[in-house]
Amino acid sequence: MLHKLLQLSFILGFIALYSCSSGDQSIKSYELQADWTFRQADKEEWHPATVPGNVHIDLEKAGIINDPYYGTNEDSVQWIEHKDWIYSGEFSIDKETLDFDNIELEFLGLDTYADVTLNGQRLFSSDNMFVAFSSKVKKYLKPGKNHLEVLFHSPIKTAMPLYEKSKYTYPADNDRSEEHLSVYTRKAPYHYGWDWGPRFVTSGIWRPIKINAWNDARITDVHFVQKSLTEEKAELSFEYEIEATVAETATISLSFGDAIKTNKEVDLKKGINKASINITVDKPEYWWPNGMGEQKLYAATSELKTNGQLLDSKTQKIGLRTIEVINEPDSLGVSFYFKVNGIPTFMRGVNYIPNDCFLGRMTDSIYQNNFDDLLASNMNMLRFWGGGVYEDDRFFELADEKGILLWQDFMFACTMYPSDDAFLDNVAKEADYNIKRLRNHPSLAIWCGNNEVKVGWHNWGWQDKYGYTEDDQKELLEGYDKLFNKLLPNKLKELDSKRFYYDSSPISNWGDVKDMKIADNHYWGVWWGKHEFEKLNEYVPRFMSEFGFQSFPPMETIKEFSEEKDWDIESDVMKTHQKSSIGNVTIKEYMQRDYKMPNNFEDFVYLNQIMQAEGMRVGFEAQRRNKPFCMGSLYWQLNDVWPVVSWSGIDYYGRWKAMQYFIKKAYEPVITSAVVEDGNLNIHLISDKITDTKVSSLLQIIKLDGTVIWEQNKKFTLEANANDVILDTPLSKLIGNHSKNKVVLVMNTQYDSNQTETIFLFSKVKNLALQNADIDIQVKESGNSAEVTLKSPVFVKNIEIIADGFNGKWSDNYFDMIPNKEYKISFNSNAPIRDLKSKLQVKSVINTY
Ligand code: BMA
Repeated sequence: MLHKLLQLSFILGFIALYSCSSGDQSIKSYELQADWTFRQADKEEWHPATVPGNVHIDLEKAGIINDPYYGTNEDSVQWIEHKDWIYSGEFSIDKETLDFDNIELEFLGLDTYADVTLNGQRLFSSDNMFVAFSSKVKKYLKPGKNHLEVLFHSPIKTAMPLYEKSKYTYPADNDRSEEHLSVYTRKAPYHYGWDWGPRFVTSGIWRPIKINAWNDARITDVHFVQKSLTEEKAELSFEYEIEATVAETATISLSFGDAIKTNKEVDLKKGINKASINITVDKPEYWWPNGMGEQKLYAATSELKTNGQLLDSKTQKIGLRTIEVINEPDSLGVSFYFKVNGIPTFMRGVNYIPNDCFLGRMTDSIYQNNFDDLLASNMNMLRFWGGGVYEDDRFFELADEKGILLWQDFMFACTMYPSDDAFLDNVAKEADYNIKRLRNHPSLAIWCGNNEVKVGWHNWGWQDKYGYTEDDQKELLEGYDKLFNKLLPNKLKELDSKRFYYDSSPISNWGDVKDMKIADNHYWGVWWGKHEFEKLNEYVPRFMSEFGFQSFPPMETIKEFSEEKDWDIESDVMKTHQKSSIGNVTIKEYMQRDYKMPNNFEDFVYLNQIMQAEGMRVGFEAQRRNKPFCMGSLYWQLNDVWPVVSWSGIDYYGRWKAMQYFIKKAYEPVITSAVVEDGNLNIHLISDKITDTKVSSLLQIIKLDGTVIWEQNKKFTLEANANDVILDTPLSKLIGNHSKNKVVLVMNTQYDSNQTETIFLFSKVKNLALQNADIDIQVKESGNSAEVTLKSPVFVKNIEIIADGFNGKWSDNYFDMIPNKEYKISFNSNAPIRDLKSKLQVKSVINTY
């Protein structure tokens, strides 16, 4: 008995002691706030610093450099990449946190080669911008002030010995230095320069630092696996990774949506533990991409408890859907399309590059703006191109909420890469970290190994340009194989086996129209190949994962980085902000083909934007007219990293170029699109909707004064996912002996509550018999918005309306106006609008003559 009592008291004592040591708090996790300063490692003077941030931003704030985006300043800040930088942070830590048994500092992003010390104790060295590094620091922390120091080694100096040891130079043509060091460092490739980006090889603590404090055990990962999904039920599994510092019995409780709550007991041992919970959801609600249905997200909360005490809790938003990529030989060639919840889905989307050269300044509102733009442009897919970064968690959350499917390249682009063990180990860590971080998002649709490495190797002449011997070539190809055909797919097999992976986008090259039958393509015949825009009607691939054309940004943006004296496409400033090797020459060449050359810079900028918009529209519509042969249209590129001439639709400051307004229309769920083929006018009605739609279309051919010379009214039900030819008639029959430069086709289509107007020309713009227009403009102001009504007695080509000095957005712009029709557009600002009419600047093509 005594023995039993002793045993009991020992157990009670143990429990008391134990619960005392474990405390009564669950995990605490928060962003570290510190007072940061920085200095150049070989100088004494400290300056205030911002974390998250980058050394370029801090140098600018300290007045040591001028705004790197202004004028030709890029040149004068190149010294920064050769220096080492020290960041020093002072912080206090509260008693509550210090009382935890385990305290970790987690660095979500260090760019790139950093040595980190805390109170003089070395924690770790980092060598990959794309992974988080963490360190257990309880033993080094103290009450009162603590001191964190991060020494960044120059990425150039660090990689140089690797370059010097290498037998050859890697073909990273976008890396704007002779040595092409970017390939050795796991850092955003575009930092080294790109054909739309400056070279700022920056350093810094680019993502937040977190403090994680916990007792006994914590959940380090929850992997959500959708085992099966039907309308009746979803079978799901939650796979846990739990880190324990004490061996004990714990309970994991999972609640899923409102209806499911379940528990599981687990015997934790010290170290990493695995456990899983399976659940079945009856009559699950599906998650759909934008335009196909709701984005149903179930909240899944996992709690870890011991003795009824909560140790850790994680909530995730789970979307249930199936996504298949159908990439297989078929009667037409090799398919490449996405089936979402069983429905073949045409992807209307875009390629995305990071929002800035200095990613430390990303904010939630910048990401929100990205998504506002994507939704306003009727998109359902975004491709993270491989020369940037793996985006922030917030970006993925927004994609889940808004229904934007994501195409994730691994961060490799346009060059071969090293494949030694150290490099591959580093990439393996990067893959582990990012696959685990991103795999639970319903929006994540596809993984791709790299951008254009394979197509580059086979078509861009690297072998000759870099003088690779046969042995070099063999070695480089074996390296490719190790990285993209083994390491990455094996990691995915282990960590995210259900998602589609392929090694390199595109699968086929653009040189030969026959190759368009083979899977995805980056068609660069327009731009790089100088093909006419009309070739976009011919070069239609099974999936267009890139195509594009450059334009200057709007004048308001040009004014942000230049003075009036620089407004010449040959000026140093403009050339600094044009990074394509064939940039301005190509823009001019295309302009000469389709437009009368303007004689001032502002008109050049305007016409360049119109040209980009009209030219790309040919492609958007051709790709949609060829559904289901072609099942996706992702143009190059959504955004910019700085103010620059580029292929983007939206510039660095978020301003829409003319093209973005055209995209919005070309990506509507239902469009009317015309083309003249072999003398026949073909008009298609295309629907990406998953339900049938009542449509009424008024087709008219009018003279430029508005006289109707032919018309047809069509009313019918357009089936779901249809592509119907509603007219196929010799053009000569319709226009008789009217000359092609004096008439236009106007297609007014009504579906649901939408009304669209699409205008199609039968001649080049430069041949169109445009007349000067006396445009009537009425403005109604109300608070922060205004309604502008425009009317012209004659046909107007591409009206541009600028609200000089106002910050706001137009509902439409750069559209054509048919005679005597009222066009109502709205302008929304974040401040009250007064006296807008006197500030309106209006221009159309005729004004550039
Ligand atoms: C594509 C991209 C980028 C590049 C663009 C324009 O192929 O993948 O590498 O910026 O072309 O040249």
